[in-house]
Amino acid sequence: MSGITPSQKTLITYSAEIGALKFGTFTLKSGRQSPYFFNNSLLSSGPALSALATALTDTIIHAGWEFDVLFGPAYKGISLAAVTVVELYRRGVDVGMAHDRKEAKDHGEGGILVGTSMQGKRVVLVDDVMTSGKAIRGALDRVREAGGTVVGVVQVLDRQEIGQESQNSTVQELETVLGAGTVKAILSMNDLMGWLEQEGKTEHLDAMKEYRKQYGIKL
Ligand code: OMP
Repeated sequence: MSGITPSQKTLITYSAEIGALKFGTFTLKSGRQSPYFFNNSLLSSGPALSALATALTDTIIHAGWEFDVLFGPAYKGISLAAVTVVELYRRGVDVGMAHDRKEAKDHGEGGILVGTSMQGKRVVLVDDVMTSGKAIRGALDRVREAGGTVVGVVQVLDRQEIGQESQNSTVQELETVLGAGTVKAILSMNDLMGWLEQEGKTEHLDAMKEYRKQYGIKL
């Protein structure tokens, strides 16, 4: 379980230090009661965003997706898409960036979408955390409505939970729709548990194991 890489360890340790990764009792958007919560928006410093951009870009390049636009759903996906598109460009991958708004704008340029057009384009979606997949499904709809085709999804954290439509994992449910190998993350619940194990934080580890029995995927 403790096979985390040095960069994953640095990211998890930093997240715990600044309170982006918390242990306790949290009610999630899906209504699930979780013993931990990952608040990606607190990873907002230059070094933290740079580390996220590097890891997200590594994942995208390793996945080998051919695409035209990186889409970050509002709000948390927006900064992730912006920093990642810059890092991709530094590595020779020139793609556009787009995001949506939570509220449609009825003046100026108007509409719900900002940035590069997704009409007829291959799109990779980037977001913060995946639990039941509801947020990601909403973002997939946005891309489709804009005429784009999603060829990959990359997240900061895959909580490795069951989806909202079956006892299969959220990743499996999404890959049934999008194709095999289309959903990736830079951190997983398993990585967080590996870190807890390394750090000897057994009290939190026990709570995580209990939670995984109820909502986690079978590993
Ligand atoms: P699902 O829509 O159930 O996949 O939940 C994902 C969303 O929940 C994310 O986009 C976050 O806004 C939020 N979330 C976190 O930010 N961190 C967590 O650890 C858990 C959640 C969550 O509510 O499930």
